Amino acid sequence: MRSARRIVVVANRLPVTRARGDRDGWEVSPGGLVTALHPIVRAREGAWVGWTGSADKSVRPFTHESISIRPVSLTDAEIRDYYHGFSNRTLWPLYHDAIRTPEFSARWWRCYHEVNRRFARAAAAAAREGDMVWVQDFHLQLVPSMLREARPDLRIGFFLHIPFPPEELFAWMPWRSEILRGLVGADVVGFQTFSDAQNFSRLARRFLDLEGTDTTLLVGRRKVHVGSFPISIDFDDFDSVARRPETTEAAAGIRRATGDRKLILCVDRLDYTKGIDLRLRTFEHMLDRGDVSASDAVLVQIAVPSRENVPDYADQRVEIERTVGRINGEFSAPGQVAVHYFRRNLPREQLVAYYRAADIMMVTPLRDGMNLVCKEFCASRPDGGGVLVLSEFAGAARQLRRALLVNPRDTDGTAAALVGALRMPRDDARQRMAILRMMVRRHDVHHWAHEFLEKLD
Ligand code: ADQ
Repeated sequence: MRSARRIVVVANRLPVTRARGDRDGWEVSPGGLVTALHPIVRAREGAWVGWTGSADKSVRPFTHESISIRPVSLTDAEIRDYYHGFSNRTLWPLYHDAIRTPEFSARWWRCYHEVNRRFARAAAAAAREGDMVWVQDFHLQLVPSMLREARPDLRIGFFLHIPFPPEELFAWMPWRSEILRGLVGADVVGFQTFSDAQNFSRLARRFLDLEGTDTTLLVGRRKVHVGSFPISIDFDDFDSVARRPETTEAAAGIRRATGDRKLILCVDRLDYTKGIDLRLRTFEHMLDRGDVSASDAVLVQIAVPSRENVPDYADQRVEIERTVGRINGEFSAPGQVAVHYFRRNLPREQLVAYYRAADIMMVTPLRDGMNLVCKEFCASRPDGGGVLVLSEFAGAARQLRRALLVNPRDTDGTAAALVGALRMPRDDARQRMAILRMMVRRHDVHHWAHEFLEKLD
């Protein structure tokens, strides 16, 4: 990067959480975004504006590992309306192909607006003259314009981690122009894929009457750059954990414990966009038809609990658990359970051991901005083994062309791909994995942050 402007990150959540067992201590939270941005913000002694994750109002600004931490507080009503309401029940389903019906509530919208205003004020207070401010994700789409109004001296970037919907869906939004106007307040508006970026530019031109192209919009005399910046993972980190002897041993332990059968692995946040229930039903169909049997294959589903107070998530969980029960009731044999289901968060070392142990990784979301699990899997296979079956509807499918790409709603097609993966000759599988790993290594999360910030600078 040419200059070393100071960076202020504005995100729904802070990069630190309360350290366990220590009321006054804070520790860096796990997760991709924090891993990517924390070192950059720290190196430039920047700031991070975000919510603490609770309704506790007593948290004052503090410095943690050279980063100025600027907490934004939310009341219980705001957590309900801005976060669980507008963010998770309006924007999330609408931006994911309306897989569940989005709910439009004027009260939630007013609250979203107010909370965005509070984040913008906190960002304006945290930024010094000429800083770069990088606003993250769908929770804060109004912040770029609000911040520009207060601080025209700043360079403002925005990155959306989830898909940006096409016109037919986005047009449902009663406050569509307000949201677009919020976003074009940024100098750079970044998306996961080119088609997300294209959807956005077209909508901004249509509903805001702007001039421009797919990659540049003119807002008065100001140019807004619109582009795709596919997010990624810390490749070296996963690769090195995967190479540890303890990991290899743990992976062998997992294989023994699952009966040395072909291991099909699935790892997701428990979210209806991830296609978990449909994937289980595809496996059930395969067992039923005799494509596979529990004596030679096992499916391991690891799902981390998520947004449990949103009704659609609770329903999804019930549906998944019912399906797992039905499959096991029908197809398991003593010592040969057909589906192992773990609803929990695993420490990263254990997750990597599962990635190492798998013969096949199935990542089949119905819609996903990028999907990091498939990239983590590739990075965790320094042995060159493993086959990736990946949904066409994950942003990652645009990059990981050597995976077996499937349409998860096409049961027969997905089943055929899975059979193909189970029978794939070793050399073919290794060749594919080598290319996938090269792709993820070259385009890691540091590359992502660097590309975006260079554009913004
Ligand atoms: P998410 O929807 O959360 O992210 P994803 O990209 O798959 O989806 O990331 C999930 C993360 O959770 C991965 O890092 C994975 O390792 C971890 N995880 C999942 N299950 C786990 C478990 N049981 N135990 C421990 N860890 C687990 C949103 C968008 C994505 C986009 C990212 C980043 O929806 O499309 O890729 O942001 O921009």
